[in-house]
Amino acid sequence: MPSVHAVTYSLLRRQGITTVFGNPGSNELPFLKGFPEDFRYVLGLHEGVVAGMADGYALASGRPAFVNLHAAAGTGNAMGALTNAWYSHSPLVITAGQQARSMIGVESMLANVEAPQLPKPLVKWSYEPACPEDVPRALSQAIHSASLPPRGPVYVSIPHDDWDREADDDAELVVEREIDHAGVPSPAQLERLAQRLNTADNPVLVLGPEVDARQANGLAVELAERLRLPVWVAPSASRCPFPNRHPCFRGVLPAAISGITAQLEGHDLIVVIGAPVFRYHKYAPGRYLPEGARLVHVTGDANEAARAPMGDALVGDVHATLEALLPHIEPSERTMPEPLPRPAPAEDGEGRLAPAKVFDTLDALAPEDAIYVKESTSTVEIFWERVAMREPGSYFFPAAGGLGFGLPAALGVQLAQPQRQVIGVIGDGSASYAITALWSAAQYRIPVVLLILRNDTYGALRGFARHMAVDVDVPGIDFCALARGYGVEARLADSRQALETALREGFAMDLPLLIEVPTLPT
Ligand code: TZD
Ligand code: CA
Repeated sequence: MPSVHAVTYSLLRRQGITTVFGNPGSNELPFLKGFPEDFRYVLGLHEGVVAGMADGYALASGRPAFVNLHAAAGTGNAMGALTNAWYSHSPLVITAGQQARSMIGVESMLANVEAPQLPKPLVKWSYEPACPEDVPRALSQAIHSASLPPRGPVYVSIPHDDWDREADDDAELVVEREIDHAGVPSPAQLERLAQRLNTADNPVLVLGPEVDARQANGLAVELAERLRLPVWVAPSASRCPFPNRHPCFRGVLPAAISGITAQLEGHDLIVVIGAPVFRYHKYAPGRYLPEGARLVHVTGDANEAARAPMGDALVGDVHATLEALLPHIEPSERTMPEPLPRPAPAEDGEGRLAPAKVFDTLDALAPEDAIYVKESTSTVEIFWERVAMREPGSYFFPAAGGLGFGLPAALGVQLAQPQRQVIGVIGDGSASYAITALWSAAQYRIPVVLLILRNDTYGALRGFARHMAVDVDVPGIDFCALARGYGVEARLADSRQALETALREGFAMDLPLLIEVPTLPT
């Protein structure tokens, strides 16, 4: 009879999961014993980094990513990162080592008495198998649950004395399970949606992360062009679901009730596809919809549909819905929206660069299909204005605004997309939450370019600082020295010329490069 350990590795292999992101301790060693040669272990020095790398990997590969954490302390350290994974629907299969079964009740060191409770409510499902024989089935459930819509992180706590135990007679049955999902609207539902779009006077599209996938993205472009619609990106954008230099592109909606209503004024039909309705941030109350406007929400997430405060919804697979909808859409006679005017080139500074200048330089030099992992909170708008994103999967931003995402996620995205250049655009504040990611970048020779925008402050909070009466500047951090300390090459770029040289170097290197750019406040 094979062991729980052997069946589990067969299951992972069969499900195409051969990368383990982890930070181990004694509880995890029996799982890692005899780690198969066709598997890869990616070590992070802090669990926030481990979860962040896995998050980037899952988002950029579209596949579940496997995480192995250490007991309660390791899980706790990962939970900030789980806020983002939860809201970006990342299929993370998180496992944590538990004490030996007989040692839990006495609350030994590293026993987690209520293990499944700990990661809630940031996981879809959380479980500790009631007996060793249930471990492979529980992990199979975890993988399928994470992968089925709406996707999201799941958690399994596994006592370390389970791995050597014999599996059940029928344990292998779970290894081969395949679960498909279908979600095409009925002809009547499609007809209704098409009719609303075909007959509206002035409809508008709002797109979100679910559309940021190769097929769905192409279909959304076709829909916008056929109907000649203005297209907005949903507020608090964590992905880029539409090419931002396309003539239909209008920008990212502000993350506030009154701001959205003001921006969509004049439209009689608002069709939101693949985003929650809506992810607000700033408290600016007002009417949910402009006068006379109706809203239709197309989403794969029944919870998101249910919780919206207004509008009708159609729950189904976004890609399948767009595909089935298009043949019902009549080409519009409206004039095509005018492309947005390009912002004026930014001025050169002295010793410090304007973020706008950094982004213009990046836009001019980066490969056309570059992937940006963006985590600098005061430069969100100017980045969208100045950096072209043409391909699906070109932009990742922490979906819950939990900082510490950028550095590790950039590594995970680069591991999942080795053919495309990943560029982390990260604030000096954000970088410090997950700075030990630099060590993983160096050790695994992950060829990302990491731009650290060093404005010496929590820029986004400065506007609030007078209310807080605390200092939110973060001066005195030498990121080049930190990078070198962790084994990553670094350049200081305090002029446009120096930035260009460093970027060219970074794009040509097959190792990570950190570029510290002193920047002006925005
Ligand atoms: N802690 C965590 C985990 N997430 C957060 N979002 C914050 C604190 C609060 N916070 C923000 O919401 S923005 C910000 C903080 C500390 C400043 C980030 O500074 P930065 O970017 O250098 O990365 P800017 O461009 O200077 O704002
Ligand atoms: Ca900053």
